[in-house]
Amino acid sequence: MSDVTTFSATVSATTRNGILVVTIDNPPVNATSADVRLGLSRALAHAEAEGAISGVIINGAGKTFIGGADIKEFGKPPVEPTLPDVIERIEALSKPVVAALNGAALGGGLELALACHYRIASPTALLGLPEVKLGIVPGAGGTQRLPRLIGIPAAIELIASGRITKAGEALSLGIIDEIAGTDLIDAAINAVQKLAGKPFRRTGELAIASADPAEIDKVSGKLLTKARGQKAPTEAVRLIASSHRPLAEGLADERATFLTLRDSREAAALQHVFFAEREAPKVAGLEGVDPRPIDTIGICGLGLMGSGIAAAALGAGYTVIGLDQTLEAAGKGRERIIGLLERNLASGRLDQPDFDAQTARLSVTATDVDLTPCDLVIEAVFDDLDIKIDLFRRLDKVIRPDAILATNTSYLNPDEIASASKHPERVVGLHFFSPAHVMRLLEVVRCKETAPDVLTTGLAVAKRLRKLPVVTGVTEGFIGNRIFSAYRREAEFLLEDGALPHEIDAALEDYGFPMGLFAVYDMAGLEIAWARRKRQAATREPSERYVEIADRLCEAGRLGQKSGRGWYAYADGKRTVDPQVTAIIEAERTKKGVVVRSFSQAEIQKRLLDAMTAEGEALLAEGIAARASDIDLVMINGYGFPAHKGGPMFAKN
Ligand code: T1G
Repeated sequence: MSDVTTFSATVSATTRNGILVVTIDNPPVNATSADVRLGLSRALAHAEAEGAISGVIINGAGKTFIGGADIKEFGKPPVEPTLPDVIERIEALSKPVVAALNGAALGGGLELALACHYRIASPTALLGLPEVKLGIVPGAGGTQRLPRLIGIPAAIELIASGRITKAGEALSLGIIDEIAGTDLIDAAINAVQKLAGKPFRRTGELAIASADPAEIDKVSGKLLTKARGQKAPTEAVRLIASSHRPLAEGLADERATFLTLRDSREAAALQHVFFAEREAPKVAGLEGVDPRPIDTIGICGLGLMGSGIAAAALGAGYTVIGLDQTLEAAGKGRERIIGLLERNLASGRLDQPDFDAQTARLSVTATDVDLTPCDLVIEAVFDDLDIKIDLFRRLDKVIRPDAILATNTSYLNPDEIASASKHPERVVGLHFFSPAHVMRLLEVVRCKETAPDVLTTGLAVAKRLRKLPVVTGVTEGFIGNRIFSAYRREAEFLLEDGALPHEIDAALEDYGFPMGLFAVYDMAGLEIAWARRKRQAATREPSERYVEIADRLCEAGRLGQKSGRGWYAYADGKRTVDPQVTAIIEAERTKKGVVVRSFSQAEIQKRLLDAMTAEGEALLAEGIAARASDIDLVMINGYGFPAHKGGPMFAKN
């Protein structure tokens, strides 16, 4: 066994066939922190000086090649050598350097690989320059070297979207040169041996293929529209589109742009979200509480929500038993679920063998006792308390005592539903957002009696479903809908005070929401909120301000887009301002004797943001939400709050 040379605490190497095999071991993701950069620098100097060394291989320990620059070092004074220094030394080395991508090569990790003279990846490697998702641009050559390998349009698409690509696509694009068929390091050794002693390609020296400006505009136009005013994607496009400049000039512009953006509010917001997502599943006091093993999931109610949950569960490898009221309804549910899987197949997200395996793991029934094998049963039946209580009573009779019951209720009290079970400690809320097979957010509701390992099981299932779990306590609407109700109420106050629906929607879109509140309201339909308001009317606090405009619209049959009219008119499906709505609003103002005034977009944004954060503070004070950043995640992932603003609680600071 060849001896190991240690270059730093996180970088060591062995020598095989005269080749220096350098391994970065910096858990958890081999980020290029200062010690990694120092170790790599020393390893390169050693390889250059040592005559017996014919070439270098760089790879990562564990499942990640390099997960990027160390985000935790941002904002700290730079420590030499910087990542661009190390990357420059790699590219300039007189001996071949091969990147052996054993796993995710992201951000600075891919930038380092791009400066190597050959890139070979394991079939499961992931590659990407996701910096724009952190509010920055690649800062170590990505915008200059990637277009030299794959052309300007493809580089713009990858970098301005920040998407992650797989080894297969990376090979066809030209990002990597080979996918290892057998042992990655053996293949990398072969690659070095083929390059040693011969001239080899330095990415930085490659000419840029000329690109049709129309194609550049087409690729960047779509991405920049989606970016909704974020700076990083725009700057990334500018840097890539001008990468035909001499390399040194482009690198200098890129680095200066990166440093400016790194200290921006937008970057702070997106980095806040990055770390918030990793903090959310951690629940104080539950460290070391193991989740129960879950393999078979029962889903009661195979309508829109239930079938979405079933598709997500099948995609995560679970066996699914669907239950509905009749065999006919169960059959229809099965068709709905298969239809969702077929969409994944058609889009290429799923290949045929996986599609077959997933459908083979699905069964449906109208008989409760068929749920007996389930480790977890999720109810997604009509949001009516009596129906849910009756179902939980029935399920109690057929599932094992250690099986978990989950309710998907949006507005009912899960404690009341849990009380229907003889074992309320096994009940947890799993509040999915529609469409359940698409939306990442999952509110995990900690009921009064929920056992600790039932809660950790809910979090583990959420992770396996590739959802973003946020733990919430029991309150009407949990975190998201309670804040949504608060700022919808404030928006209706604004209507009564003088603003119009389209002005409020424009202010929200200007702030970065993909769609305004009233447009969303029309899409979802007004009747559910109307029914809830009528239920609450008898107990409403008379002194509490109540705006009746939405009631007037519903009474006039204006129930939203589906009914052709709501807050807007939808003649031939196009949303337009409707003078009838303005007249209804003006009549309500007159009835209330309101002194009408106009509102600027900034005033509208402030009033709505203040309403969100006031409700967020209340949720924290009541212990419903564990942290302000959890509230930010819910509003970003469930209600369209722009991530580059960090969420309402972050934006307020
Ligand atoms: N820096 C510091 N910490 C990081 C990190 C990073 N780049 N990436 C992850 N972590 C932490 C994370 O906070 C968590 O910490 C733990 O590692 C596990 O993360 C110059 C400047 C690599 C695909 O944007 O996408 O390079 O909670 O739960 O699911 O141009 O982490 O355990 O305390 O996500 O296995 C660009 C970010 C950086 C990729 C692994 N790179 N990371 O996923 O683990 S900027 C990225 C990821 C840059 C250059 C610029 C994922 C992963 P804790 P995890 P995972």
